[in-house]
Amino acid sequence: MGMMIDGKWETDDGVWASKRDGKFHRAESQFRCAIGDACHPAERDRYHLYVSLACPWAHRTLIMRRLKGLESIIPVTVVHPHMLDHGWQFRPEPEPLYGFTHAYHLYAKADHHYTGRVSVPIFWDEKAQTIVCNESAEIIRMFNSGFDALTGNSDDHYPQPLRSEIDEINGYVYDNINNGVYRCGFATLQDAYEEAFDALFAALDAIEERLAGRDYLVGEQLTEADIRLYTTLIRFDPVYFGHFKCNRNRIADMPNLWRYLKCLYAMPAFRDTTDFGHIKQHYYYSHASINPTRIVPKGPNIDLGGPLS
Ligand SMILES: N[C@@H](CCC(=O)N[C@@H](CS)C(=O)NCC(=O)O)C(=O)O
Repeated sequence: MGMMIDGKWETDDGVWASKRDGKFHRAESQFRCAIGDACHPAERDRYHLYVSLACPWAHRTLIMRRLKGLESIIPVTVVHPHMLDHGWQFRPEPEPLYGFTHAYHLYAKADHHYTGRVSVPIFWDEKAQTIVCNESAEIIRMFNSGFDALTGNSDDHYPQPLRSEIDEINGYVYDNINNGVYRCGFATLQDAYEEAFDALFAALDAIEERLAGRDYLVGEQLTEADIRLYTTLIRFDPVYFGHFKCNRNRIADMPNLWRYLKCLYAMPAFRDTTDFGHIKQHYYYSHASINPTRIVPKGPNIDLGGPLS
């Protein structure tokens, strides 16, 4: 994972993020505008989304884009799964707007003085030639309602009456599960790893209990809370269990979570945006500090009730 520091590239966020206390610290996203702001009106033929199919944060945006029928309004470019010394790359083809070969070129175009992390997703405004936003939690809210007038799709995955409950569960799931798996995987001290591991599995136990007899995390409908949990759960057994040492048990061993995961995977917006090839290639090949041989495991065989892509 790349970051420009003093003109030098630092890679693999675990290595440098963990120097201080052995714990993984995630940096804040720095482009935080929104659709509907004076400078970024909802329009056709104007916006572009850059994602990695491996990345759980970018995956949120792909699911919401699909659920909201935004495919024809917001084209997508996918980075190569291997994130190496110069960060995310557009390979074998450069990206279509400027012919750039690396994601850092987009950040540099948006801000010549940018020194932060070069992360995906990147929601790009072609007209303003800048990044609207690089924070997935905010991009999915824009997709949820920002383009409704153009698509006619008013499905609401962040409905007003459920917002406080969604926000609450999002915070808990983010700290302990979405980011929790990274805190396990990138810990560099035993205590930091064990603390993250215990918090992760306590949270999975709590969600397992919460899902008893229900199909969704909040209310009786699909909300962004489900999208945000899904992208971690679907990566858990093939990657986080082994690569990030989140190995008390698999999701397949937790009946309610497993049923829930399979139900979500059965929906095209989830299944068709899930690419196990990119997911496994990215994590095992890119994190040299965790897997220096870069061997990508062949297994495990996972039966989610549908074809694995
Ligand atoms: N808070 C951001 C996090 C995005 C993020 O960390 N993406 C990872 C890929 S999974 C990335 O691009 N990392 C590169 C880096 O941080 O150098 C979001 O949710 O959009």
